[in-house]
Amino acid sequence: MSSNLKRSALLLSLFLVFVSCDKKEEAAQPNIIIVYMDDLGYGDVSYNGAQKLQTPNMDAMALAGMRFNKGYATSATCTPSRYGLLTGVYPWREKRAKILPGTAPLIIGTDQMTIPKMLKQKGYHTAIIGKWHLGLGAGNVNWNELVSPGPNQVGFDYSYILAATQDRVPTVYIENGMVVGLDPNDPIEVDYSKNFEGEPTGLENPELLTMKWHHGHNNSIVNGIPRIGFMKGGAAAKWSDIDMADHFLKGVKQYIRKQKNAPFFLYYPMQQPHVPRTPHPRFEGISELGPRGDAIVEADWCLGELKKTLEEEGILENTLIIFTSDNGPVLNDGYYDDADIKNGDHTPWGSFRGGKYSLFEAGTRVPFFTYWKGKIQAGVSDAMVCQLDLLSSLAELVGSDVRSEDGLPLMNLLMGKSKIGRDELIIEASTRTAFKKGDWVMIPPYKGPAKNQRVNIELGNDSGFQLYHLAEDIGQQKNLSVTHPEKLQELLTAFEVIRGQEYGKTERLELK
Ligand code: NG6
Ligand code: CA
Repeated sequence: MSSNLKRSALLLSLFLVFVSCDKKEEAAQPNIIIVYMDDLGYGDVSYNGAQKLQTPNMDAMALAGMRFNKGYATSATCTPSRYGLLTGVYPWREKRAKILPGTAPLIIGTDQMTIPKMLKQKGYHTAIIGKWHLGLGAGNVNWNELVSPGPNQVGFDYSYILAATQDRVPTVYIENGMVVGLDPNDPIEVDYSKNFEGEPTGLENPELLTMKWHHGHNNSIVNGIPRIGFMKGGAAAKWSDIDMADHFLKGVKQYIRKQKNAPFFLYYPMQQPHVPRTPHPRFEGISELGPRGDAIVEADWCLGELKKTLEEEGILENTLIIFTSDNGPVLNDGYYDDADIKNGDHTPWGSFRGGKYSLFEAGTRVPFFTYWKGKIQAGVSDAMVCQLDLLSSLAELVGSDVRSEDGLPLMNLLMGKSKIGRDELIIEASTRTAFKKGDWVMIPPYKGPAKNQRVNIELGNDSGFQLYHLAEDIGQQKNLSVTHPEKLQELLTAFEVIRGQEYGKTERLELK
């Protein structure tokens, strides 16, 4: 080999070493944990101004990480938000993405891209421990056999879930498709249309109830709590409501300890403070806001325990945590649990109008922060970001080319390295949609009541267009649609480019 050739070979190999180091540097493989709250409002955390309610663990992580003032769920209810979060696809594109009964089939296609699937492709071990609510099986599920397809078929290596909601049957945990602790001699049957003969219900047997129903929630009784839907059998497998948070947390801790040596993705959707609010007795009375506040304090404690576990295992510095909530807050969501009576001057909705189920701001603007010790500097951002963006953003982080249909790759924003977020976003509430662009929000006309009286929340329905300038009117009190026709037209045109023109025809009120 001539000396020239030798030199070239040396340079080439140096270049290759350089390139491969560079690649390694680019494609980080931290552990990733998404902590997803259920019905936690923007104003329910003390770092966003709550005073009566203290959330020290959420505060500590939010203040040490990147806080997003304009962090959004895609939807003002659970199932569609979870769909948007995991797939990066707007939930209104999937007609079945609405609050699902416990018997609904899986609504994420097994061929669809999801956050865990993308991360699996990059070598991650993936798990969900907590609330699912995206349907299970393909219709007519037999709960006594393997329940499939479910989380394990859309990207999760391990799943330990509650199927739908805490107020819906079946009230059992399901691990990798199998009901936990099921006695084969006491098979489970579930039906949402009719009761099983001889089984007590909330409606007919008020004497058996330890928690009273306010609206809905008067079917099968489990642990003295009347639920939505009818269930028979499975006595040994039924969960204990007051232990639910501890139970999921125990699973989370075990999972982290087991997986700590290789990159993992953990989706930890807690059930608090969704109804029925059943904080463990050791949290009772702490918040002075009744069980809803106590359940939030309990969730805050769980988050603290999660962080402590990562610290103990020496992996806190190698773990990105994303914390947010599936939709805005509601006080009375169907049980007499004093949430409204004891609320006092606490504002779960912050300064925003509306709440859960609402197209107004409080329906979808939720607590949202990222935390990564040593990697994310403390900061606060006014850029708009949506849970829809997490799939593409995490793909960016781990060096994957995957991009979701509707999400944006905003990893630099999430890391606090950029101030640029999204300019436009379609938000959704019970299949009605509205459009945000910059500081403006436009709500098309929708039939239906202005307010849901039972939950005491304004839904955003009006016979005419609504247009609000949030920069000057955070509480959405001044409808500018008549005085700003050009702005209205601008938003409507941009909205229809994404949404099409079908939005006016799908309005309906999902609440029963
Ligand atoms: C509603 C329930 C409500 C809650 C909600 C789902 C009634 C009257 N109301 O239909 O209590 O379960 O569904 O909440 O049944 S979510 O956060 O999972 O979307
Ligand atoms: Ca929810």
